[in-house]
Amino acid sequence: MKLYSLKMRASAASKHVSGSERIVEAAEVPRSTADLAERGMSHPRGPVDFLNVKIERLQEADILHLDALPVSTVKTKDSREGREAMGAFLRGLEIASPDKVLRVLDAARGMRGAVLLDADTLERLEPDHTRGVRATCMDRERETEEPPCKSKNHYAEALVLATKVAHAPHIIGELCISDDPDYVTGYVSSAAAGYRRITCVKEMGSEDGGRVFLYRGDRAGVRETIDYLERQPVIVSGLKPLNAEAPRPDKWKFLSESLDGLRSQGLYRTLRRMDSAQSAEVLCDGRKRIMLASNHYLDFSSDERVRKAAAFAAEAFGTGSGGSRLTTGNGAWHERLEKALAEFKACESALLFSTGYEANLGTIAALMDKDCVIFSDELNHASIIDGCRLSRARIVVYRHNDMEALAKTLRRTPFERGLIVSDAVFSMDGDILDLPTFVQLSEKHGLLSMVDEAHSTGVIGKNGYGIVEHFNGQARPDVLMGTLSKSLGVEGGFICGRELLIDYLRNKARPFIFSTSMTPATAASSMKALELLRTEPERVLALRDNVRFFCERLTDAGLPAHSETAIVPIAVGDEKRALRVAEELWKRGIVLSAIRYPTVRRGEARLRAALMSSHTKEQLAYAAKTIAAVLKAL
Ligand code: WAQ
Ligand code: MG
Repeated sequence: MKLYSLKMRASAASKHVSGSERIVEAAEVPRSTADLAERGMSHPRGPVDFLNVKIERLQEADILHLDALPVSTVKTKDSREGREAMGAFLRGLEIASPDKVLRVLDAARGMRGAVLLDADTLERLEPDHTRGVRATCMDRERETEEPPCKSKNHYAEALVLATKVAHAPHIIGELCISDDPDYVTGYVSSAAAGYRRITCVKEMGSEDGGRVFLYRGDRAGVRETIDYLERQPVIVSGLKPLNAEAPRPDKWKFLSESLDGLRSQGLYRTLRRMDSAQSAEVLCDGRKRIMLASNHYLDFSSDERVRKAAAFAAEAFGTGSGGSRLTTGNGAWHERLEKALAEFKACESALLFSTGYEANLGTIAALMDKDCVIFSDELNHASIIDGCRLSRARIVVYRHNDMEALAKTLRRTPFERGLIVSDAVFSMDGDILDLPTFVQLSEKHGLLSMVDEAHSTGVIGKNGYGIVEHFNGQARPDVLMGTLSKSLGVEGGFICGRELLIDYLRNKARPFIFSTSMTPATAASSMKALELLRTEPERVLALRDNVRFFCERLTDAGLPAHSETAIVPIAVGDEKRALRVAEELWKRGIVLSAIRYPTVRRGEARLRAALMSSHTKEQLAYAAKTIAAVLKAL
């Protein structure tokens, strides 16, 4: 193997600009020469007048092969701590006056080489005090395939130098501060202590920098030391990349830590399996239980005609839709359902989404952008919140269903374009939006208005048509969002509004564009449920009667309750107590959810009873009595 030493030096106006060196195989000489020249020419210290690359053949037998010093790191937060670390190192070398050595290091600023300092007498031993003594003719073991590196790797170059210097005759240690103003990590090194990086040894931006080689022994040895430093070819092997120094942290740890955190706050969630159709009574964990937590307020999911519609559509059209609506996934069922929904909500047009979450997310994100403002009720559903965030609009949260607060906020907030968005029936408390004022405010300020009818469709309004009917058609928001998964008993979401809006969303709402459309069975069964809602309004009336009855029983049992919707909230407060109560009710055959942060505010945990049109009065009376008893006991 033929090895060559390459040394580059660049200067401008006779002043040193940069220098670098390599030891490479013959075949690598041309490429390395070019690399070094490029490095010299592109130094941040500016244009170069003179550049020299010296190429010298080395004899393999002369080369000293050394293992890189072991590396450790001392973390220091400022230069004062850095100097303390250097002082500690010097005391370890049994140097009488560490402070004086550090002052020599400070004074080395501007030198090209190092101070060769007698560790005990503090006499400077280098022949040229201005230039200093330079360690040269060294490199790390290079892999032939290694890509060229045009910028300086401070760590690797310093470790090679320190390894060579630590093995020099009569040298007991070294101190180094980089002269690069933006490189504040320095080091101390010796054969015994290894290479000890010190993360901060000077202030950012400082031009300070220098090296001190510490000599201990007879003056007669100085010549030998300098010869070794300047001429002995050294190749250093076993350099470890910096990040391999510390063992890598467990990449999964943050998951278990996060879950442990949830557990300790009573916020950890698990799944509960239902073994029958979702109806007033369900089979789970081997026993029948009263279902007081389902969103299927009108119990359409178990209705035979709705199930048959799903079965028929699956038989006739297959199980999947094959693509997004904009590719191959648009079927007759989708178009028919959209038409029926638009008619049901008395709007020009409608658009289906695969879930209610996607309908909110996709619509808000498509309508708003970073130059807009969105006014959002503090208790809005997560899908609304996420849509607002995704839009990157400015979000102004107003007090729950407080139209005065909203009016004030609107007056105070300047905007060019924006949206007010709210649940129609709030999913956790079951209270109803003041739609007329809401719409009036949006009109007054030129904002788009959007209302989420997830929990109002099939529930409020004389015939269960939702919030517009509830307020006798006095007011109508610009964007009506609804779901097929609550009272309609299937799954999916939709948007109703003017054709212009729907046309826009078809082209812009990303969940609509990029999700496979709902299955034929989903669309057909939703269609059937919608038809039944309209032809059998007695379900809506039965639900309303059940809510009234249940609230009366609760009130009788000492828990004053009232609701105009299918949702009856029962306040508990503490998260863990809410969980214990729900757990106890479960044991007594009642399925009911404990609603906790982040769904509601911290410390405002509650039980949320959701009623169905098909609950019997016996079931509801038992449930009310049991809930009151358990709350009293726990
Ligand atoms: N021989 C002797 N002294 C030298 C040499 C050399 N070959 N090269 C530079 N010096 C002296 C000179 O006085 C400089 O001003 C001073 O050392 C600092 O040189 O693990 O970049 O090249 O991340 O600026 C430490 C890396 C980097 C710590 C040190 O030194 C780490 C550095 P610089
Ligand atoms: Mg430098």
